[in-house]
Amino acid sequence: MDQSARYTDLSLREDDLIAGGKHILCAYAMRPKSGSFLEAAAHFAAESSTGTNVDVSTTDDFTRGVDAIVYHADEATEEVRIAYPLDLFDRNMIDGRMMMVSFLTLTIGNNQGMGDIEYAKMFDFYVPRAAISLFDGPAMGIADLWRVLGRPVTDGGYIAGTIIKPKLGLRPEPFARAAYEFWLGGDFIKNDEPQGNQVFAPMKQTIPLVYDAMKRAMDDTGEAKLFSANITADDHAEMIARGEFILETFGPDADKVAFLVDGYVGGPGAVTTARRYFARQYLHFHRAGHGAVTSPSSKRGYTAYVLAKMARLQGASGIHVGTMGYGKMEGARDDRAIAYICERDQYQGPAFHQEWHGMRPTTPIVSGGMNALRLPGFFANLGHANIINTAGGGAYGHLDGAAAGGRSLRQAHECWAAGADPVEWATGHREFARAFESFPADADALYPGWRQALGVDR
Ligand code: RUB
Ligand code: MG
Repeated sequence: MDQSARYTDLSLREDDLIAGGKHILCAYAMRPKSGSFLEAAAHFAAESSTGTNVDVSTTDDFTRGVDAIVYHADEATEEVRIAYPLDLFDRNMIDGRMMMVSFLTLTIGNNQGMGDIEYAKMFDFYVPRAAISLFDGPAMGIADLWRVLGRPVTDGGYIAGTIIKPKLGLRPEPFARAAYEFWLGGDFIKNDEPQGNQVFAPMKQTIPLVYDAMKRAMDDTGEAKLFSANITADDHAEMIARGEFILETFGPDADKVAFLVDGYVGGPGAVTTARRYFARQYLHFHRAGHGAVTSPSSKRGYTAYVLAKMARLQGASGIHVGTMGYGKMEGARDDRAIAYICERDQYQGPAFHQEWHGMRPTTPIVSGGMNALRLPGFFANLGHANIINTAGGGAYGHLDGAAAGGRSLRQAHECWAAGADPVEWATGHREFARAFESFPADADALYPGWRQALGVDR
């Protein structure tokens, strides 16, 4: 059935929809399987809002007033833009706020499995001011971490971090030892995302040892240290039990604890549990699994840019933004946009200009195959270093151990900040220099001639 008369209106102007402030706008890359482009787009909008594949007798005039409307459809570029009236979206009973599950259910829900749609992938969305004020947004941010670290609360700079490696298989004592060693040279440690309460490393044994390691490292270095603890679980009650146990254990140093939530596999419910129940903790959104939908090779789902934008609305203090082609995970230089939409007050995305109206920023967390050698190029591409970077292999793979690995990361940042040539910088910075020998394949690729300059003949 052709529903384009009801669900499309190409005379609607985007500027007017934005000025009106009563719609969420979504942009998709879409291809129909059958039927005309406009017909398919109309069916897509119907299925994403008030309709189905046939007319139903229960529809009334009010219903038609909350239809999602296709206002832009360009078959040549496969682009469809849809305006969703705000009233379509479910609101909490408890406080009238908006919820991410409802946004997803409508805009990227049933429409992902429609028989007449070959594919549709959301690549941007626009949120009006009214909806910005109805999402939780972040309660804590990188400024809170800078404060704990004793740094300026604006432009407090690079936070050198790691991920405890190996990913799994460390018992409590070796785990805490690994943490202690890195903290001697760096600032921030996160659980790797599969680490939780395994039988060989129960949280009740591991967490007190990690706190003990943190205290010793703080005594030894005279610096504050940070730990991001994974509290992800299926059960809301389990997440709260983990969080409470961790906060109780860290006691007076609970301000040095972030909570890591695997926000793609755990979903918005898990993120919001942490955001609302532990509103005083930095909320670290890890996104394991996101590549299944966000990868450029996937024609469905949504992009990593959309994921990051959703994370800020949900209240993530920080989210992984990839490594922009400098690390081991999929990515490209212009993935900078993923960081910018999170951290800036306003940003022109691939389809929409978004104003955040004072919603707190979400820190870009840069992780996945990073090490000291890859950082100078990364910072140059991003244009700043106000990020958290976690380098697992890049710290624990350093030939002189994790403390040296941590120092090598800090030295890499200093090298970029000084505008220095990395190979020259290495001649005066031992841990950075040893990163060249630790990661020789990277060194060869990034800095040909380094062996001669550093007197390394292996
Ligand atoms: C990286 C790691 C992370 C990645 C995931 O380990 O464990 O889970 O950050 O990727 P290593 P992304 O530093 O040893 O490579 O951050 O892109 O979501
Ligand atoms: Mg990991």
